[in-house]
Amino acid sequence: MASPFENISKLPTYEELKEIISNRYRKLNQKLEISKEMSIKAKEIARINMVYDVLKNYFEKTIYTLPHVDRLHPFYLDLLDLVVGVNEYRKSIIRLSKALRILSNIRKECLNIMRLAKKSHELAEVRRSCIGRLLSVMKRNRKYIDFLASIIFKLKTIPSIDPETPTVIVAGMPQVGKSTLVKTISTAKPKISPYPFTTKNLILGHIIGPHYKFQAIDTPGLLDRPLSERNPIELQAIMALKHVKGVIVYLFDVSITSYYTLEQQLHVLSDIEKSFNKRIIVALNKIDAMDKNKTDKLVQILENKGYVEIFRISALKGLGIVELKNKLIFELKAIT
Ligand SMILES: Nc1nc2c(ncn2[C@@H]2O[C@H](COP(=O)(O)OP(=O)(O)OP(=O)(O)O)[C@@H](O)[C@H]2O)c(=O)[nH]1
Ligand SMILES: [Mg+2]
Repeated sequence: MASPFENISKLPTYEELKEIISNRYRKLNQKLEISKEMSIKAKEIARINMVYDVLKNYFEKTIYTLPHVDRLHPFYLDLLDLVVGVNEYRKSIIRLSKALRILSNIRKECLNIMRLAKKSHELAEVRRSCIGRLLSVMKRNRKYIDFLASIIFKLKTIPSIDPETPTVIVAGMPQVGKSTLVKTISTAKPKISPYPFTTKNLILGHIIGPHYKFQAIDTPGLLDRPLSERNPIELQAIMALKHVKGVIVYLFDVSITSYYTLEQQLHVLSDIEKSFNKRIIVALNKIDAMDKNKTDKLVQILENKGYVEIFRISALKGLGIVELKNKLIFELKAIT
């Protein structure tokens, strides 16, 4: 499934809209000046319609392509709120819909008045005042237009995760091998996209079998540090993952060169256990360069914590991946 924001339409800013209208007005005038068949009245109507159509088309496309807040999945609602603020988003769309109705009424009214006008200076006067009224609706809504124009790019970068497809969420401290694991267990080439409030990219892969289709994502800069060190915005970005159906794989780096100590890695695991109501599967990565003492000690601690099945893998060399993947498929099938 694509992100609900993937196909949203671009809206120009207030200043850009003004520019678009004035350019089109100039071009239209050039055409009308040489046109012999059209009456003066028809030409004035064409001018009003041009301004109306530009605004109507942009406003309509925006209103119809931006997803309705009530229809968003909680995962995307959380991200929307984080990235742009739900209230401002909702309010701006409502304002634009109202503006659209007002524009349509003004146009209708103007065309009626136009019908009664006869002399060319009367026709020009009606056109001037009508276009003035249309433009002033746009001006009154400047704040909302500019807000929506500014968020569209941000919304388009929200990653496409289907929160209802069972997902393997790979967690672990920086450099433990999360991205490598996602690539290893994914079928097709994974998709890389930014995730709000992290500097790193999120890797989304698929695990596709004869009768199932699952997702695998890593959690760049999200589930890799103690949650107590997070600011509220980061926390909200992390907690949005709660709404994604699935299991968590917590990766340990047990290599001799690991950046983080066992204690640090265990601390983050405890945080995740407390904050997520999801099944956690632990895997010890980089066994191709394993520190045996460290590994034995960790296995002991994890067993004491109640983890009966502990996977030993090398995401890089492909060791133990089949066993881990089978376990994941088993668990994900259970939640479909
Ligand atoms: N020896 C060894 N190296 C590995 C293994 N898995 C990953 N690496 C290496 O560890 C480094 C980090 O791997 P990544 O997959 O980028 O780790 P990450 O957890 O996604 O890192 P961040 O995105 O920075 O949090 C890379 O140089 C990998 O090649 C493994 O099984 N064995
Ligand atoms: Mg990574």
